[in-house]
Amino acid sequence: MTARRGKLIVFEGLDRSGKSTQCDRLVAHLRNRGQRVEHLRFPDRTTPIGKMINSYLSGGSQQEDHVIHLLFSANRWELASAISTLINDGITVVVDRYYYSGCVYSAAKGVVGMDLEWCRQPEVGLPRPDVCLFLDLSAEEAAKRGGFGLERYEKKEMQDRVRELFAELREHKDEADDIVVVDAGCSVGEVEEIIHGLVDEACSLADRSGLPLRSV
Ligand code: FDM
Ligand code: MG
Repeated sequence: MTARRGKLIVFEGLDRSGKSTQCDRLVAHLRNRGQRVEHLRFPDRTTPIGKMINSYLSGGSQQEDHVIHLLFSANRWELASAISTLINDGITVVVDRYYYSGCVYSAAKGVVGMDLEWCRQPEVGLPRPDVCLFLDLSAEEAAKRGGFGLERYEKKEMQDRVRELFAELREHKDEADDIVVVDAGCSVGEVEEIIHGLVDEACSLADRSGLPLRSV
């Protein structure tokens, strides 16, 4: 029997939709089952590019809109080959935000010419997720969970536009098969149960197909 490759599982959603909680829980669940799992998040604020992004998000520096968009993308590209290696070595990678956030947050700024399609181009070629779990919550509900933080983008109008664009991206011809919407309004435990089912399904589909990791 040939060894199974790892899977690439992505969590997306608005701020406070429960992504980080659910990521932690899924990682623990899969490890309990004896799987080897790596947990990543984007932006990865620890690299030199990630430090520039962190400074921008926290208001410590300014960046031209195209430039910050490309820095977010470069922050994924600097880890792309490491992700592929992990997956080929049989290690599952669970990621808190990925290029979907990259597309919608930049496009939500409304800069002329920076539409979803433009924003998606630098991401083409990245490792493609086996499944993207979109935790769906309205901006109002998200705000009830403790209000927005102080970082750039953590504002009601921006979050509303981001949610609309996530919906648009889900209709994209190359995305429709990968993104699954999860109602994030239920309890943490209920959402977790739903996620376990969806992840099992996506993983067995990948195993049955026997296909290698694909590219965006
Ligand atoms: N964000 C995140 C982007 O604008 N582009 C990206 O490519 C990524 C990955 O950064 F407002 C935004 C989304 C969010 C902010 O994310 C920081 P976290 O998850 O709150 O750290
Ligand atoms: Mg945040």
